[in-house]
Amino acid sequence: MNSPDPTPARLRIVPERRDEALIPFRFQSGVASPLAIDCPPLAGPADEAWLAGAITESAETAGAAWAHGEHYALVALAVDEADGDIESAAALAYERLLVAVRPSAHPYLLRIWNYFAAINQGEGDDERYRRFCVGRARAVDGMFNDPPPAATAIGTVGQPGQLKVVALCSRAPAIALENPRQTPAWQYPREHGPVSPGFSRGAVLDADTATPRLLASGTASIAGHVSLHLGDCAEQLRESLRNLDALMAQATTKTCRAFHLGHCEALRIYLRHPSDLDAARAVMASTGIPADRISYLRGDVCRRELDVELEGVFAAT
Ligand code: 3EB
Repeated sequence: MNSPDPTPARLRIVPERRDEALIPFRFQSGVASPLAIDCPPLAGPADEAWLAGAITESAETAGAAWAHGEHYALVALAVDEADGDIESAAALAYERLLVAVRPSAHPYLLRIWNYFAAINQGEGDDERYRRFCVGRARAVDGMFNDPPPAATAIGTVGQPGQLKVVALCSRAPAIALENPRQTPAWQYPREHGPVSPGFSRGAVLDADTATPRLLASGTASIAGHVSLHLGDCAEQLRESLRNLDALMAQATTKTCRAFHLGHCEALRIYLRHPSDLDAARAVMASTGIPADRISYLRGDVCRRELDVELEGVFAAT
């Protein structure tokens, strides 16, 4: 017989709209809120509520949202691109983010999502994703890279115009993870851009509680630093799942808690081509991840040669 859980998780994610959420994500394009992700849902839930207990303060405008709870805080920003200058927009967004976060009661950045349109536009070092990385690197402080947050950077639908940055912040640091199958992003060789992207492969939160959570960064079909299975979305997704498995094994080693795909609270699968939806669903059917926790979203991977990326949250067992 199970007794009721005496200590509810500090962080819990449900595939629903919840007014009391710290981060009420909604997958919907064309909405000004920085929490409306401009990646139209292809299948699965269009809402993803991050619950973190009572919210003590919150506010939302068209250009920013923030909320504070006891252990966690949200800061979300939408920054206009002046003349399509994504590098300057990224620098401005990250400057604002650090100004808001560092002097606060929740100074640690654990998880960041970055969304902007036409992410693969431009050639070589002029590609908009690479310019975004340059702007981000220019604005961040030393604490940001020691270790960097788990992150996602995805291209949205529509025309260039706005960068949205959503950050989960905390009172205490998390355990940052790297993936032994993948080169740390901050050590990528020069061929991937003028500055290495600043993110960790994952983060374990609340490792000292009964209810740890593993937050996996945007994970793609990359081994070492090389993109694999070009032109084959299903095989790219299988490779991404192998990376996710390796990340969970790493989390298990580092925390002495077990993490499994089947204990997924929320998964986002970004597809460049909506026509890959059926193939993606067929691959996911054999993973043990509950289908009602998977949102399939239209989104562009920051590497132009890749067609799928996933990210998610997993509870320890
Ligand atoms: C990769 O592994 C894929 O620039 O913040 C994934 C997650 C990726 C985050 C970022 C980029 C970022 O290199 C790209």
